[in-house]
Amino acid sequence: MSDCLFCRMVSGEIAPDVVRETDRTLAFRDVNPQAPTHVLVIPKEHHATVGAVAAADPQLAAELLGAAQAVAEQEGLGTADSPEPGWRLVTNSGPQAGQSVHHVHLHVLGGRGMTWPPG
Ligand code: DGP
Repeated sequence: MSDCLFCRMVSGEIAPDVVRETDRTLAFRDVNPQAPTHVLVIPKEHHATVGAVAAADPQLAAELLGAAQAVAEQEGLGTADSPEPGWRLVTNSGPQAGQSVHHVHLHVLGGRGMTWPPG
């Protein structure tokens, strides 16, 4: 989709600060970080929300989760077996959640203490 910001990153038209890439996923640093580590993980294929990608391509949804874990490990936030110091995974769907980019993205957040619920 030529009018989608994250599709333009996938195509190379816009160059994000990439931290990890696979055949079907891309992870890059958020332009407005909310924590010392704030990385967005996206599928290269356009899907609007996490529910949409899970319905259309469950394997890709699983790859997104695996990519998020790999980013967390790469950033020193914890392994699958030992999530220390720990990290948070967030995805926003729709207006009340504050989704501003309508290409599904997982926020990988870490590097500081976090309370729940977030503000
Ligand atoms: P959300 O509110 O869940 O839709 O999050 C969208 C995120 O995208 C937000 O944390 C800021 C980030 N973002 C918006 N524009 C850009 C950009 O041009 N580059 C990067 N790296 N991140 C962006």
